[in-house]
This record gives sequence, structure tokens and C-alpha cells, in this order.
Amino acid sequence: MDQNTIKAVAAHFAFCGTLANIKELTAGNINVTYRLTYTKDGLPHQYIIQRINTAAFKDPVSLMDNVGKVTGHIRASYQDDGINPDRRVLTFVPCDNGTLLYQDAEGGAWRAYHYVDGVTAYDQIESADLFREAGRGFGEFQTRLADFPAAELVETIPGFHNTAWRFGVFLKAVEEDAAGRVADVEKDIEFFKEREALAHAIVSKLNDSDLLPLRVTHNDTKLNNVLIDNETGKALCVIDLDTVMPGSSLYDYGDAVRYGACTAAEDEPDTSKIDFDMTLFKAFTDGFVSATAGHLTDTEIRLLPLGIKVITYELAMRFMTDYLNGDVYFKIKYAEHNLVRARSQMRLLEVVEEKYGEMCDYIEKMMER
Ligand code: GN1
Ligand code: MG
Repeated sequence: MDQNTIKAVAAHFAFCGTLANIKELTAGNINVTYRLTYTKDGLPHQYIIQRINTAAFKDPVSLMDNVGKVTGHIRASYQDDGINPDRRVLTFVPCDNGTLLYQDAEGGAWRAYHYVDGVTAYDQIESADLFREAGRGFGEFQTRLADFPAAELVETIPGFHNTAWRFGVFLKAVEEDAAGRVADVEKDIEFFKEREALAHAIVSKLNDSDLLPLRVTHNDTKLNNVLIDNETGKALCVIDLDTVMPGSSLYDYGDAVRYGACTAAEDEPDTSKIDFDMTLFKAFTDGFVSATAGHLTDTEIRLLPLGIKVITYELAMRFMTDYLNGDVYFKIKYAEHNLVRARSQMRLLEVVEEKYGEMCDYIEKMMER
């Protein structure tokens, strides 16, 4: 997007000072993100401005309504505990229509928030301690939202972690073969069909609230969505709140471990580099379970490793579905990017399957303690 477009959009938000710099941040697969630096009286003020992908998020008004409510709830919860919330929760900037959402003449949907300084959003794990902190951060996020009235939230992407529904969408993509790619990936398609049971493993239990309650969850717990304080090494703030909606704690836990305990990038083309680090698994589990203490049921804790398997299966299948559909959902950096992503997650799932028993043993021992 050209700088003049960004400048024109930025003019609608209540930013402080004069715009001095625009930098695109490319980590996300869905929205388009820029960091803006303003200056006033020689001091910098930094903001993030994002164009919401309205192909993925069809109702940006409700989305920002969710985000406003959730951040308000978390802010109040820190204040009640006597903790300054400023670096603990995102602070959104209103625009000139008085809401948190600006819609441009072309239908683009924009929002902005204060950039949190002195923190790092890690793309890769650097130590077990860091991953334990990430676990604590995501666990605390869920705990702070435990008393949030779920009925007030709109489902921003209906069926987002309904793996059974996603399996149906995958089968439809195979049947339609929109991009003419099915013939080349028959074996990959079989991989998902053989494992269909995984598609139902969590959603079939989710209706039983004593076993697996529906909670307000984050639903996109990649490591770079928790900001770590550079000085203390502690998890400070959970970001990317677009998919906060009713869900299962197993998906939040599972998605974070899927991403963080893997020894290679999510889109690593050389699948021989893909392994699953049990030390990191243990560290994250300790952090997450300690920060959700008293909130998770015994069944949820016992099923945590299932969350890793199911979300890895789900994401591999989503990448494969998008490949079959002709790359219409995830941003891609090269032609076969979605296929590479799918195969890397499929390899990861195989490794997770091998280590599954060991993970369950760890959880059982943890529960005896
Ligand atoms: C997308 O854009 P980002 O990185 O926040 C996707 C997640 C996937 C992730 C995989 C709304 O998240 O579900 O796990 O890519 N978000 C959406 O990298 O589909
Ligand atoms: Mg996201």
C-alpha cells in the first residue's frame, strides 16, 4: 500500500504529534499492519495501524466491538488488582467517528492502537524459560476473561476452531478442485482422511460443560501474540484479539505448543528439520497450568496434549484447503507456500503422534503432585 494511502487513513485517528515514519510489519498472515511514528516536542509516539482483512473477518464492526469489550474487561481486572494496566492490555485509539473502527471509501476497515514499547514479540523460542512465560501469559489471559459474559461476544469467524466443520470444508475443496491441484496431492489428501477421528475428538466433547466447558478464549495463540518485557523477561500483554470468542482452552494451549515447541518454522520446506521439543512442551505446560490454576477442569488438563494434535491437524488441513482453493485466504510469499506450510504441519503432526504417550504421562504425573 502506498504511503499516501496510509497517511490519509491515519489522519482520521486521534494520534499525538506529526507523522514522521511508516514501517510495514509483515509477521501476520491475514491483516496488513504498519507501525507509525509521530513526534511531538521532540518526543516519539508510536502506534500500530491495521487494515482488517474483511474477506476473513466479514463483520469488522462487531469485531471491534468485541475487542473494545474484551480490552475493557482486562483493563478493569488489572485495576481491581492494583496493577497499572497500561502495558498489560492494548489501548485502542478512537477515530473521528467516535468509534474504534474507521471505514474508508473503498470499504477498507482500519483500527489503531498504542505500540507497546520495550517488549519483544518472539517468532522463535530462545529458551525454555521464555516459553514457560508465554504459557503463563496466555494462561493469565484466559483466567482474566474467565468471568467475561461470553454471550456478549459475536463469533468473528463462525466455526473458526470447529475442526469437524473444517474437515467438511476440506472435502468440498477436494471435490471442487478449483485450482486443478488435486491430482498432484492425492497422498496428502489421504493423510487427512485417515485421521478423520481427530476432526471430531474435541468438538464432540465440547457440549458437555462439566468435562470440556466452552470458555472465552483467544483462538490464535502463536508465540508472537504474547509480548515479553525486555527488562524482566516476563509476559506482559496478549495481542491480536480478533478471534477472541467462545472456544476451548485446549485449542489455545495446543496452538501455542504446536508453534513454539516445533524445532523449525511453521513453513519450513525441509521437513527433516521438524521435531517436537519435549523440554519446551513441559515448560509451556507448567506456565499455562499454573496461570489457569483452579479454572481448568481435570478433564481439560488431561486432554491438553490432545489439543496439540487436533490443532496441528486442523491448521495443516486449513493450509491444504487453501492450496486446493487456489490460495484465496492466507497471504502467500511464493507459489507453493500453502503446500509447504501444510506439509510442514503434517510432518509435525506425525512427530506429535509419536510423542503423545510421553506427553500424557507428563500430565498425569503433574496432576499427582
Ligand atoms: C493466521 O495472521 P495470523 O498470523 O495472526 C490465522 C491463524 C493461523 C495462523 C497460522 C484469522 O494468523 O488461525 O493459526 O495464521 N488467523 C486467522 O500462522 O485465520
Ligand atoms: Mg491472528
